[in-house]
Amino acid sequence: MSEFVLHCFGESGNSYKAALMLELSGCDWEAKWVPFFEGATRSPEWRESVNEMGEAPVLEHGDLTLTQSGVILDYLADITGKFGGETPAEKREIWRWILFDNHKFTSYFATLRFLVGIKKFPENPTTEFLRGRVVDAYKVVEKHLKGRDFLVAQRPTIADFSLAGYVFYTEETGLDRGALFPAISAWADRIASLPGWKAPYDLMPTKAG
Ligand SMILES: N[C@@H](CCC(=O)N[C@@H](CS)C(=O)NCC(=O)O)C(=O)O
Repeated sequence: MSEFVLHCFGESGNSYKAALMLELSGCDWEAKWVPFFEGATRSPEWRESVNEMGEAPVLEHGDLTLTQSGVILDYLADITGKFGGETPAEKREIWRWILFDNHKFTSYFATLRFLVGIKKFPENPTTEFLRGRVVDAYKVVEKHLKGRDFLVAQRPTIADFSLAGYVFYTEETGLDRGALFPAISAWADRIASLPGWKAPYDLMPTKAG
């Protein structure tokens, strides 16, 4: 068995944040597929034995089981010595962006993508509302990234991997990111150019394999 086991599934951008960190840090890791669309994370057994919060990702490392991608990223940065903050101020700044990501940048986009891009729901007041919230959150990140290569430092950190969780998925969400958010698109390209980078479906399994 590998040193790290990541419970994940290919469609999960939250899982991708951890998978990308494991891969770019050169960790010995393996993916354990979570049958999310079959309802696995809602079953009492899964919640009892894997994650009481009913979410992927989950990281196993020896006797330790961790959930919440931000905590997983922070843990991996600590034990690998890679992609973390080098000063207390940088560490705080990393957490500031991870919290913004979890509350707004990822969560509104992931919900919009789930409804429109995966479930193919027709437009309705909820999708319109979510798209508005996505645009607001993306504007914040777009402004911050203008004139910078990465979010926190002159190098990539786990803050970048957190916000990058969903930017490589290509399902249609009714947002032309390239046109609306060129700084975010350029930043995504920089992340995709990092040595060892892989796209979500090349790192994590789906039902199809
Ligand atoms: N804040 C959590 C979010 C995790 C999350 O929402 N994961 C999704 C899959 S991408 C999930 O398992 N959702 C199940 C649900 O909301 O019921 C993290 O960053 O790990």
